[in-house]
Amino acid sequence: MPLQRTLSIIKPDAVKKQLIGTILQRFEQSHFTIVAAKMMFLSREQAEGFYAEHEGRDFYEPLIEFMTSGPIMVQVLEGEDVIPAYRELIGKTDPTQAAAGTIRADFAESTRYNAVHGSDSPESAAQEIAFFFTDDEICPATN
Ligand code: RTP
Ligand code: MG
Repeated sequence: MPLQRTLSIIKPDAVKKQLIGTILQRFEQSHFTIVAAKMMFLSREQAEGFYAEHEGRDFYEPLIEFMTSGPIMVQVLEGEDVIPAYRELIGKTDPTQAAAGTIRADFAESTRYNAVHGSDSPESAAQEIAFFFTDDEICPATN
């Protein structure tokens, strides 16, 4: 199994509900190592840049509004096969379709207000990590 890094976001809905600790605990219980983390308030330009792949879709504008509606917490997580393992842990985009026990099944309100984001491929992980973090902000895992 390859050691991977993924970009994780705890979105404004989950931050507002004071779920940061609960969600980070699930990552650690899944043996993902937090190698970088910070609180941020995304500007419109940053949100548009991050979600550029969705420009033109009907949910794009409300998504930008949502992601700039309050602070987020971004992290880099490291672990064996962490990119697919993280997607499995959070569940499907629509929480009504998300498997029981997943983060979205437990904490998402809707397909839009769905608590978390995780990179969906090694290519997007590399791009998304570089979007938020410089190399010297990422601490090598010690375990
Ligand atoms: P994410 O990128 O945030 O990890 O989520 P995802 O891959 O599961 O979903 P994606 O299709 O990439 O959509 C990005 C985010 O846009 C919002 N969305 N709203 N129909 C809607 O109202 C709708 N569809 C998507 C969600 O916040 C979704 O996570
Ligand atoms: Mg996505």
